[in-house]
Amino acid sequence: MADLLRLLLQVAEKAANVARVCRQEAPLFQLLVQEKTGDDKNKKFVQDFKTLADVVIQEMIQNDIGAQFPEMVGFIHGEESNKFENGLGESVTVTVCSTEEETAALLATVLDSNHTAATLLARAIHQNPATIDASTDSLTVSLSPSDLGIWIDPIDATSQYIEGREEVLEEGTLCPSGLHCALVLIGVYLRSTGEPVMGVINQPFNYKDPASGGWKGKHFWGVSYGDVNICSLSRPKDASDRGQSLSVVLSSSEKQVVKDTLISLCSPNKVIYASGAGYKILCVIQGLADVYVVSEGSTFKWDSCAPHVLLKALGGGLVDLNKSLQSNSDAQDHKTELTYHQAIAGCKGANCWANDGGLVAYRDHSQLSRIIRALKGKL
Ligand code: 2IP
Ligand code: CA
Ligand code: CA
Repeated sequence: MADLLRLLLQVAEKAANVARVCRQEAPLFQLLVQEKTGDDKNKKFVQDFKTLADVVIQEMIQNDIGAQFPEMVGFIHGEESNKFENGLGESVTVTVCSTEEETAALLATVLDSNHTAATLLARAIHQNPATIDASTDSLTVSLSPSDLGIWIDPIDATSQYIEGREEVLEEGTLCPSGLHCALVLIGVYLRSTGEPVMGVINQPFNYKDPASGGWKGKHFWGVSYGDVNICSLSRPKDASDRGQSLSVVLSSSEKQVVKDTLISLCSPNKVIYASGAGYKILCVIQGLADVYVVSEGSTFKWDSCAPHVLLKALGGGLVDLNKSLQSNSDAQDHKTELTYHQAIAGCKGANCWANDGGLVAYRDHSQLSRIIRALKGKL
């Protein structure tokens, strides 16, 4: 398992590099931010490029994991499909080739023969970042790669990534929107039970170096299986220990009844709105909020799998909101924790993998119970 964790940290860092390159290299950045206007209206490739960054990153991650762990091929899933139609109506399957030149040639077909952009992107894909030292060598967990599946969200909070607002993060405060909300998420689950067991989160835009103007990232990881519970962050102090009331983070598009209920439970200044499903769970992991509530099926397995593991490792978790509201027991049983191996019957495409009952991410069981009690009968 130490091998797999090291690889995931490495490939998430490579993904973060690709995400940064797309914003830092002018020919790629222009594609990312350019809007369709006038004569460009018929050319879809500008719009395509926004998705291309996600598709390329996911392919690269799948490729690298499959190369080192062939037993996992077929069980490495993600948000994106690699079938792509460019502005000329041609259908292209985006794959990472064995050489940089071949990858560049393939990408050029998607990018309407923009060779400069294709070359820059291919270079980032084929460049290996320095190994990330996570002191993982002593990690012994009795799991084999053939027991495991993977969920990838190559870029979570794409809208924030494309908008690209640069915020200066203050230690210990939740910053609701901006580039720092964009995350690379790689989660590992058990094929047999769907239990999430290993998670890597990379925040490509954590800190902007004033000297070079370049962005630096930050990574977080966790392993939680059996008796092993390890997280790269230590458990933050709970609000009650700090003498503070419960704080909640929500999507600004959350239902009004949920907003109102939680405002009356926590007080208005303790209900904060932020972008990115992954970022909001990361806020709970870091102790910047105590819980994150979603009342609808607007998040997916690839959004929650990786950060779920870090919460579990810290003694918390991530439950299905509807199931928790229906459950009669106040003591949280494990039946309400989200699992990652089963598609929703009768759904199509991405909808099969929605967290359709909504969710609550928490560090502390008693805080989860307070939230569930408050929302009972309201939804
Ligand atoms: C999105 C993204 C959005 C989130 C939505 C996710 O993933 O994280 O920010 O909505 O639930 O599915 P909100 O910010 O309102 O919580 P992606 O960016 O990968 O599509
Ligand atoms: Ca997402
Ligand atoms: Ca995404």
